[in-house]
Amino acid sequence: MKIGLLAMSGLRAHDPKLLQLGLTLPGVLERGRVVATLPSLGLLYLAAVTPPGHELHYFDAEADGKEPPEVYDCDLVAISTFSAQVFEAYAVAGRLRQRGVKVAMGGLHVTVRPDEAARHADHVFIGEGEVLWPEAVRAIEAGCGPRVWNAAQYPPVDVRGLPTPRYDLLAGRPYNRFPVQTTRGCPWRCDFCASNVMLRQAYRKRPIEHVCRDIDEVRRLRSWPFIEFADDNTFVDKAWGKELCRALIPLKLSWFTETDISVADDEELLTLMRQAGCRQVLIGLESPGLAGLHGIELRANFKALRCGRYLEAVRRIQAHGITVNGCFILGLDGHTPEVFEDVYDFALRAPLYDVQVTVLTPFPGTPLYDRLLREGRILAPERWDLCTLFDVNFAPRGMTPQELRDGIYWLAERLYTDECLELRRRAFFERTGGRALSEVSSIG
Ligand code: B12
Repeated sequence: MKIGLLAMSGLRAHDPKLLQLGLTLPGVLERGRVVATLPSLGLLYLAAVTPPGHELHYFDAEADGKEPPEVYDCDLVAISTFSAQVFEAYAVAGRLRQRGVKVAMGGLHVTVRPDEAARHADHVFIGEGEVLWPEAVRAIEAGCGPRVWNAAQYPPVDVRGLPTPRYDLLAGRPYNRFPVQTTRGCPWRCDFCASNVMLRQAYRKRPIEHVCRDIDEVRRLRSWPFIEFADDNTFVDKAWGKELCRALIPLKLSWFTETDISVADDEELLTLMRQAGCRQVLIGLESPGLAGLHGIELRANFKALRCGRYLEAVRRIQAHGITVNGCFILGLDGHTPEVFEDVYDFALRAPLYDVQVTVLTPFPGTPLYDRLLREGRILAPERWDLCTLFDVNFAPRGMTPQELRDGIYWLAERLYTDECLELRRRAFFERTGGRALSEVSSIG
């Protein structure tokens, strides 16, 4: 078969004022440009486990949700879904099926709303795809197989046996960053986190030599790639993290990752991370103070327990020449309109090299979504297109939806101006004597 892998790429947001700000403010623009150009690692993994004998093509549907015409030449198209673009993905699926192309859908959204997806696709996949896809391709080729495939009915994915993603399918495309995974999962259970829905298994670390093998493969495309570790929380295991960094040092890379604030506890780890080419860590701080943090991490109240040391932790990480992209979620239950100024103060006091402000987003499948729905606080249930992290679709407890919107505008207008960027970044360079770093931001 000719199999197409279709990523719905680019960023999404609807709020007109934020979009307008995004078009004019340099910080927002810069961040959007950098992150919008990441290929879908999930699809590259599917390609790697596709049984031999099929022709594979990787496609991007850009921010306008339009599929490239070449997808219509395929026999089967695999679409990866996030909630924000799932209606676009359903529309693409409808057009493909009308032209006789079979459609398979998987990914985070479909995993939590399989029945909804089954109305739009020939085959729907729940959970991690690597265990399902080889058998599914054979079944689809033979014209049979169930409509809904569920990874829970298969042995769990053993990350020690993951193949190298098919980066070669990206040859000739203008990507400037490449995703590589070192770990899957996160030990924490934040009630808002949409990644958790995929995690029915423990936190899993890949063999370090496999990570290096994958990077070597990326290097066949770009000699000096910028690597984005597409992990949920890379440095949970500090001893393993140090081993990883030691293996990366000779590769002379630049990379970015997402991890939790506990990296700041280990000076040796931070030194090794910098030596290994870490340019930025993205950390979910979520709130500048205790208000809002209490109870959001359901397992150990991790974030509330850590927040008293946030400022010091950010400074310690940045003192190692690693920039911090501090992420704040606005509209948490403990937040009142004062939170906007508190975030602004924190960002300048730290000062944070990068700062990401998003609104609390009830993603389907999360404990947050279920709780807000029960409490009648979701403004437009099932408007998945509003799951962008920028559009307000719930009634906050300590302010009105409009106050939340206005607060985000207020913050965006201050945090992302040339002057504020310059102020925050100059402080970083002065403290570290660091050289200019480029391409260090990310959303996601
Ligand atoms: C990299 C990334 C991106 C990249 C995506 C690149 C691309 N072209 O697809 C970029 C920067 C573009 C991006 C954008 C956005 N992102 Co983002 N992003 C991530 C991130 C950090 C890693 C994803 C990843 O690579 N995972 C690793 C791979 C291996 O896993 P996977 O993709 O889930 O794939 C596996 C399974 O899902 C399954 N599978 C997936 N697709 C399919 C298809 C088939 C047919 C089958 C069988 C199986 C299958 O098999 C795969 C292998 O096991 C995650 C956080 C996270 N840790 O997941 C957030 C995350 C996915 N992003 C998120 C969001 C909200 C966004 C944005 C809406 C932000 C915005 N306002 O624009 C946009 C929307 C993008 C879009 N176009 O819809 C949310 C999504 C939640 C949700 N339910 O939708 C996440 C979970 C972050 C979060 N915690 O809030 N993002």
